[in-house]
Amino acid sequence: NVLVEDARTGLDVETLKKAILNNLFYVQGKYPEIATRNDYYMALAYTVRDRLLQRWVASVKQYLEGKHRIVSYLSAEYLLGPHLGNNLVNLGIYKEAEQALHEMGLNLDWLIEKEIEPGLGNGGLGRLAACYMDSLATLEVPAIGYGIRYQFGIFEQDIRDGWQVEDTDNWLRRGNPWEIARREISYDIKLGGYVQHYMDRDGKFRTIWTPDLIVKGVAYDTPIVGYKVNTTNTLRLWKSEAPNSFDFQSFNSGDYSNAVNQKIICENISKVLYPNDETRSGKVLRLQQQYFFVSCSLQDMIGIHLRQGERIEDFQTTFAVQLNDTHPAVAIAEMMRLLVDEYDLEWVDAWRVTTRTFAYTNHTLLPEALEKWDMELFASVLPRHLEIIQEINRRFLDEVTVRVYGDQEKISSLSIIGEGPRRYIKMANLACAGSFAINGVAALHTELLKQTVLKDWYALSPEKFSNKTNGVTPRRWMVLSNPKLTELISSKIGENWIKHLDELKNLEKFADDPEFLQQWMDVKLEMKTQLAQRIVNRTNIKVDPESIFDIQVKRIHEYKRQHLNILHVITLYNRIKQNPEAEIVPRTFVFAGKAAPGYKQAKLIIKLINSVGEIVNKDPDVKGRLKVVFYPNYNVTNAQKIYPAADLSEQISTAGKEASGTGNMKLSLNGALTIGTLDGANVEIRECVGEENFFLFGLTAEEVENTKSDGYNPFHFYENNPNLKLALDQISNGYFSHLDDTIFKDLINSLLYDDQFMVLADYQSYVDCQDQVAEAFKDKVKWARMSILNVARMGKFSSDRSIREYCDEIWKVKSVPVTLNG
Ligand code: 26W
Repeated sequence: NVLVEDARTGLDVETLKKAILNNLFYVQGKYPEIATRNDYYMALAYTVRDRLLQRWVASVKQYLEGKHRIVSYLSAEYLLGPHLGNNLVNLGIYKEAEQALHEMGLNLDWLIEKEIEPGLGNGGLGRLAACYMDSLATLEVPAIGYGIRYQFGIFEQDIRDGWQVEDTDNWLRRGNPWEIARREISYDIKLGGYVQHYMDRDGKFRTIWTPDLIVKGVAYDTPIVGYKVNTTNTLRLWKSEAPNSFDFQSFNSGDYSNAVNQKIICENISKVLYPNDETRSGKVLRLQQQYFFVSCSLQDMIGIHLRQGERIEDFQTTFAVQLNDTHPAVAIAEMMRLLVDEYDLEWVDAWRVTTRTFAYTNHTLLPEALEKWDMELFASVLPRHLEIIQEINRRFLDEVTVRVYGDQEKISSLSIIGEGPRRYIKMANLACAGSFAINGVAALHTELLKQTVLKDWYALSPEKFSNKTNGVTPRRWMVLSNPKLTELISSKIGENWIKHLDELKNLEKFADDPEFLQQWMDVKLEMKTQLAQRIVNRTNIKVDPESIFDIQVKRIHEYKRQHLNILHVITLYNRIKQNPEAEIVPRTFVFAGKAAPGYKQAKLIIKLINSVGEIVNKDPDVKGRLKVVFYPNYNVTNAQKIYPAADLSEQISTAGKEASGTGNMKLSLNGALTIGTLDGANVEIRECVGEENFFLFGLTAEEVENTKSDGYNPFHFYENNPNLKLALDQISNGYFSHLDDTIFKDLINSLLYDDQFMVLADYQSYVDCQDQVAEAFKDKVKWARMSILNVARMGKFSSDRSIREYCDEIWKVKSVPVTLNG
């Protein structure tokens, strides 16, 4: 039995000090006089990891002892953010670690900032997976997250001459103390080749898939500890390697360089994250990645299930498998292959197991983001899976034909295989056909799914559909990132809100308390001052902490309309130029976000923001009243510093385009008021915080569709709105680009003659609404009151609430508290 003061498990300051020095010596091989900052970071990380391991082992043991249904979350992306601070928060030893280091003459923040974050995701979808892992553990639900251990995560962004420049994200360069390589847990994955069918001696049909490549997937496990509970779940990420035995043939025949090439091809599969957000790329390697991690994960789950002494036919009693978008949807075909080809189940029995196992979450309505695979390409990577999908489709369409009474249009819309000049596979249809539950990520999004992209699926099986509005974890997005506000809130209502976010409601009664209002404003100002310091360090732009911090941070995309925001900046600038004495409430516009490297228009928007900033920031007439900042390399680390400093949250997507948004929730939880359209979760945020605390503008989703079908003419808005015309003319004439009238041509043309995302249609409504924002900000106390009420009413948007709904309504899983007994 382990003693409480054990150097590997003790949680008090003295033990932590001892443990850090111990790890400094025995892990890093250093003593204090020669230790570097990274040595100390590693020593502390291993100290924290030891404490995690105790809980991790206890959790695994507990799960294997009883019969519990386990949640299996399949996601191609996990945007975890740095581990150290979060693990200290969840273990409940942040203060103790701070004190221990202080007594050693060290500073915790300084070590926390040393960590390179694992950026294994693009944006919202990957970050959601990370919040959900936190909530699953906090709610003590047995869960495994499966994904890919990319060697290179999302690229690092630098800004040069106003343009985005990408650099590789070598996040593993200093090692990773948060993972354990489990070399013994590995699976062989076949790719390519051909399929043969024959009848065996017993008259049974058999299938042999002869691949032209086999790769090995090795498990790398990261512990995910819940907040102040023992439950520590596993995030299992697969790394691709060459199989142990495989290079012998070429090697023995003397073809050494071919052997090395083959090894490189194998390692390539988990090499790099595709940096696309909401756009398909249809690349062989991406399909290989998807199949690789899905097959490793299913083989792993089947192994766990069978080792429990269970029958393969009962797989769904051990696992509920959630598909995070269609990226892992090939799992449905792979499950059928494993059951039919490897475990000898009859087709109908295999299909019963499969369709009781999977559930599918859709994250986008944008048609260009719906995954489709060219059938020939698909066959070249997964020949057996193509056959299986065709068989699934054949049986499915047989059923459907009767149900829709031969309606050809419905049949072809429901078909998993699309016809045209080239045939293709529709992954969303495969996901729907093979899942027992389908959900959207905000109320409006789910409604639109039912009415548009998944309309025929909804008509076919309405009982499968439900909404699960996204949420965010208050541990990372408040306790860790905004400790001052956390402390202020807890001083009034206790700490229960951290696990039961609804309790923020209790803040409402302090919204008129002058002392509390003052403290609230003090914290916000302090966070703004800190961000101002980071901004000047990173960009050399000096900003005024007293100004409105007007913040739009998210991936750069036309539908998110960063260019609408910049049109407002230009409009304010022109007011000043036309009347230097005009009353302008000082504002700092902060933009941050990455553009997909191949997305021209998005990259041009970044250049535009920087170009406008260059002119506005240094124009003496502006007298520092407007500042435009593009904060480079938006990631979880930077987000944690930005959210607490926000006054105004920009959620200005074209209505009907943002599935949910989650940055909207994080900003609002940190006391920012929202200016936004009725899109995604904005609708629900506004319902909760009250319309009087929300700055609403723009067309509704319905109006957007109607305007389009009536023949939308953006040029009309340009001609009839002098301020809009002036702003657009300035951009195209080169006012912001040293008289270069060519760079922004594509952007302007697309706005004037196409404007898919209704920027011009919403411009005036947006500017008017921003004028109300400025007016409201003049009364600092009133603003602070709105901010408090806003936070008090954000309880719904905890990922704990989302996960509880998934557990109760989709997965049917219960919590399994974990106890520590040595
Ligand atoms: C390369 C293809 C591709 C296509 C779509 C890659 C990644 C995607 C994701 C589905 C994009 C994404 O992150 N969607 C966001 O998901 C969030 C979590 O549900 C939502 O809050 C955002 O509104 C949605 O854009």
